Formats: sequence, structure tokens, C-alpha cells
Amino acid sequence: MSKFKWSDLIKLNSKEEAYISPLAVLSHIDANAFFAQVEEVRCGYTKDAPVVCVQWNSIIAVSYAARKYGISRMDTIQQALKKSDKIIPIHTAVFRKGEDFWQYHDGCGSWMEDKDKQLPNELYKVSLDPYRRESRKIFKIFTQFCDLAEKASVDEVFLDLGRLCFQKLMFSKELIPHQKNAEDLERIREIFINGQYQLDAYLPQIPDSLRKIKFEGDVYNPNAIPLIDDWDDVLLALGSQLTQLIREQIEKSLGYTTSCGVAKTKTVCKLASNFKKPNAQTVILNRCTETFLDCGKFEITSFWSLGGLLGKELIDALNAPNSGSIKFIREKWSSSPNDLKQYIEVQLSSKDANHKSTVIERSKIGSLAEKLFALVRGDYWSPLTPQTMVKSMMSNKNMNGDSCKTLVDCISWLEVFSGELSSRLHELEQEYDKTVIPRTVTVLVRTKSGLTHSKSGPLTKTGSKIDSQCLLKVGSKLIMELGTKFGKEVQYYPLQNINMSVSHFEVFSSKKSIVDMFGNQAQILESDDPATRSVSPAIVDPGRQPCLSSEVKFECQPCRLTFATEKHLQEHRDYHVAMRLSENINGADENSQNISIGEKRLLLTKRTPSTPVQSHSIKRIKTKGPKGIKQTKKSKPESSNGIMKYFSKQ
Ligand code: DCP
Ligand code: CA
Repeated sequence: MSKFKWSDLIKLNSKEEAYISPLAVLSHIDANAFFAQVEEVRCGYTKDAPVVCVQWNSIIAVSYAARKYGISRMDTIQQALKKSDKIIPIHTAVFRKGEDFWQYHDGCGSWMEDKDKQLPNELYKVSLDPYRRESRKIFKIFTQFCDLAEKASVDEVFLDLGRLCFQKLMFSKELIPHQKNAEDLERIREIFINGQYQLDAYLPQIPDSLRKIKFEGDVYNPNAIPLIDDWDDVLLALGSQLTQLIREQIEKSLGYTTSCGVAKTKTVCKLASNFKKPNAQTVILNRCTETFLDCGKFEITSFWSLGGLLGKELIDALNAPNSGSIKFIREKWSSSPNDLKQYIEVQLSSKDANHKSTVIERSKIGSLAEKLFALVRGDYWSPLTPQTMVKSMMSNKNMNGDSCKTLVDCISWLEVFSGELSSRLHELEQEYDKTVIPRTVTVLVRTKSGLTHSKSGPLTKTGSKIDSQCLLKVGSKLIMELGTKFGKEVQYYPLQNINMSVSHFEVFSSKKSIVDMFGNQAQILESDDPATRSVSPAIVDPGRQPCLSSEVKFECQPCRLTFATEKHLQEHRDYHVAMRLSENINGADENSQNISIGEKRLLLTKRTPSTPVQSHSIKRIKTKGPKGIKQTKKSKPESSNGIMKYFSKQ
């Protein structure tokens, strides 16, 4: 008989309960040297190319090929180049002051001798957009496979494989690859399908045929125990097959290698994915969990939530050794979390008596002790949290020297922020398939003297798309107001920092029609007439009943139509509003009667769209380091002069 019950198995089918089942199968997948891989793939290098991703002088990601030269994130790019001149530094994409789009300048960076190729911090702002985009592509693959995924960071995810493993176990035609399922397995499936089981009853022993099931990746098994003993092992094996598939799909379609941990809890998965890198997966059997935690690589400070001061204080309070702390705590407090709680309480009260301050909250010692008791056994269950939409976004720039010493400088940087925020908003919309309109814009400045001032204002745009110009318009007004109010302070300019944020998102369904937005004041026709079918949706002017009599009283200024009654004129005006909304969605042209001269100037001046451009080459070719400036943007939009003109007219 198995040590697991039918209920443990059935729980895997519930997104809410699977993680607390002793048969849970979770995984943590982490992209290797993520930013460096994004650059390697973008520039067409192979995995052997020692690419490092650079931001100003700092190295922010080191490919595994570059790690062989002893290079780490702690090195500056100049120090790294001294360790090896073979490394290939690639700077992140950047916005240029006064431009609302980012681009790559391959072959440029602080390490270049040529001054013109150094990307000075005063003129540029780093864009992490390319990494966020790639992150979203990876995450999409996870969510295509798996019904419960938690994005843990830009390049990490937790997956709950419960449903997939259960379905594979109960319904897959070939549970053991290339082998028809054996009768012993089919008998167990029949019990399940016919409902001939009690939830509280123990599962039967695993059928012999399942003892041959293969794990994908490396099973941590230092004592060479038999890999398959009970249902938990079978399910973890199935989980390892699934994560292998998912990871292969990521590599095949996007070119990125990942490391993965498969285990029953999130904390063990996370430690396991970090265990072997790059391009590996480590499976931790339930029977090997404690051995794994005691392998010498981990202390209680390795657990995600105990990484900082809290973990150190716990080691101190529990008189645990700095090395072997997990085993020590597990063995010393072997029966219940209560003993652990009492011990911590006694220790802390002596600290209190000596007026020593600690970060451990006195009211939370009970829950902390329970958590620690479970963590050191690899038994700490925590649920996966599916992604929720962000509530605000910020674009920020720490200023160097004189890079922001006038209002014009401020507006040039706001142009950058507006470009970044509008493209991030559009990406958010694509991700959720929604229209997102932020209602508040905030601008914050830190002055030369270190004081911060901020101002918020409403974004009253009614259209369906936020573009950089409408954010810039609000942001510029706010920065001018801040300048008027505080600019006379002796130590205002040069500013040390400016940032702009958008918040209070209104979220609409993307499939909004004019009727949704405008009630029934506009009628929408699905016209059969080819002449009107080209404009979709067609809007009929309900008030358009031109007045034929001589007593004309009501005239619409923009289109010079006259109406007999005020009601008809009002209906006609409603039609203009509907058309404006439509044009906001579908685009207006120069002849539009629905937008003002100012709006025409703003919307219809020949500005290239501010969509960031990047090289899409992911061809695997061996190339040397990028030489010279590689402009990936095809055409250059106007700089901030355009918007300054607009503001001087307001
Ligand atoms: N990152 C950063 N600055 C840091 C840490 C990380 O800019 N101090 C960015 C660059 C990394 C990415 O986040 O590529 C993911 O961080 P990881 O800690 O996962 O590190 P890597 O993916 O680079 O390496 P590893 O293979 O060890 O996971
Ligand atoms: Ca990583």
C-alpha cells in the first residue's frame, strides 16, 4: 500500500489545493544569465561567446562563457576587460535625452576609447524594455503550457504542474515513452474513472510498470536509493518530463537556456533550480529533500524570506552554527514548532532586557517558528500567486552633473519618460488584451539641495490609446508648475533626479465599441454599402436633419450646418464627440472636423511613430564583437522642440 491517500492525488486537480498535497509537483524555472542571453541572441552570437551586458560602467549580466574568465557582476566593465580582453561587452538599449524611443548603439559604451562612442550618462537613460519584452515571451510559453504560473521576477517563474501531472498519469496513452501502458496501470485508471475509491483510503502500491518511468534531468540522489518507490516519485518524474518539454520549447522558439528545479515546495524548487547552472534541471525527491538541504550549499539564510537580517538574527537567537544551520535546527527542535517558538521567545526576552533591538517582530514569533520548522524539513507550503496587473509605472533618471539644469532640460527628459511609459502601457495592454488608461500623472524632482517636490495632475484623455505626447503634455505642465513654485530656490537646479509616474489605471475591455464608450447616442451601422463599409464602425449623425426653413437659429461652427432646434444641434454635437472617439481609435485625417487646430498640429505633424525598434536577428552566427555604431532605428523622430512649440502656444 502507498503512504499517500486518494485525496492527496485528487487534490492535484485543484489549483487552490494542489500545493498543499504531499504529492504536489512544483517547479522553478530561471533563465540563465538572462540579460546577457537576450543580447547574445539579439546580436547572433553563439552560447560560447563571452557576452556581458553592461549598464554604464557596471556589468549587470555575465554569460556563462564569460564566467569562465572569472568575471562576475561585482566587476566594472573596465576591471572585467583587464581579466580578459576576449569578453564581448554589450550595452543595454538607451533613450537619448529629448527622444521618446530607445535604441541600441552596439559598439558603444564607457569602455570605448573614442569619446563619441561612450554613451555618457548625462545624455542617455537605460531602457530595460528589451528584457521585459523577452520576459513576456517566455512567460507566455509558461502560461500556454501550465494553468498556474507565478512570475517571480523578470526571468523566473514558479509552475504548479499538478493538473498536468495528474492528467498524464490518468489519461496519457504512453506514460512511459514509446511503450504502451501496462495492464496494472490501466486497472488503477479504471478505479479512478469509475469512482471506485474512497478519498480517505490509501492508494494502492504503484504498479510495477511505473517503476520504469524515467526522470528528465538530474535527480539529486547522493545515496543512490531506488528512484521510484511511491506515487510522489512517479509524479515528480512526470513533472520533470513536462518541465523538460517546456524548457526545450523556450530554447527552440526563443533561444534561451534555463535552469529548473522540480520538487514539492516552492522553496525547495528555488534552491534546486540554482543547484546546477546553466541549462540543467534538478529534481528533488521527497525522500531526498533533507539530504539536499544538508548538502553543504545551503543555510537558513538561503531561504528566500530569511536572506537578510532576519536569517542572521535567527541563527544568532537559536545559537545555530553558521555552517550546517538547517540540520542543526531540524535536529535540535525535532518534535514541534512550539518548542522552537518558546526557545526564540526566551532568547529575545533576554535581548529585550539588554535593550538590544532586533528585526524579529515579537507578535509574529509563533508563525515564524512554524515557518522555520517547516522550512528546515523542506515542507514549507506556500501557494503560487498568479500575476496581477501593476497599479502604477515609473520612469526615473538620476541626473549626473549638469544634465538637468533648465526647464528645457526637464522637458527633454520628460519626453524620454513619456516614451518609456507609453510603450510600457501599450505592452501592458497587449499582455492583458485590455485598454489601460492611467488617470493620474505625477512628476517628482529632487533638487540640488536634496529636497524633493512632486506634483500630480489628471490625465483627461478620452480616447482609447495613450501616446507619449499626451503624457508629455501633462508632465510638462506639472514640471512647469513645480518650476514656478520652487524654481526660485537657490539650490533648485541642476536637479539630481526626475521621475514621472502614471497611476490610477482605468481598464477597459479592448473590444470596446463606440456604443460602449458613448452609450446609445451614436448609432453604429454594420453597413452593406461598400462605400461606408470601409470605415468601421460607421457612425451616423442622428441630428443631421438640415433645416430648410428660413428661421435658422442653430449652427454648428466647425461644419457650418444649421439646425432648426437646439435639440437637433445638440444631437449633432454628440455626433462630433462620437466621431472624435472613433478618430482616436482609428486615426484622424487633416480634413477632420472633429478635432481642434491645436489637436491637428499635435496629432498630424509628420512624426514618426515612437515604437522602439530593435534588431530582430536571432540567427545563430559566429561573429566577432560588434564594431562601430549600429543604428537599429530606421528613422529619427523629432526631438523635444516640437512639444516646446506646442506649449508656448497654450
Ligand atoms: N539584474 C540586474 N542587476 C542585478 C541583478 C540582476 O540588472 N543586481 C538583471 C540582470 C540579470 C537579470 O536581472 O540577467 C536576472 O537576474 P538573475 O539574478 O537571475 O541573474 P542572471 O539571470 O543574470 O544569472 P543566473 O544565470 O545566475 O540566474
Ligand atoms: Ca536568472
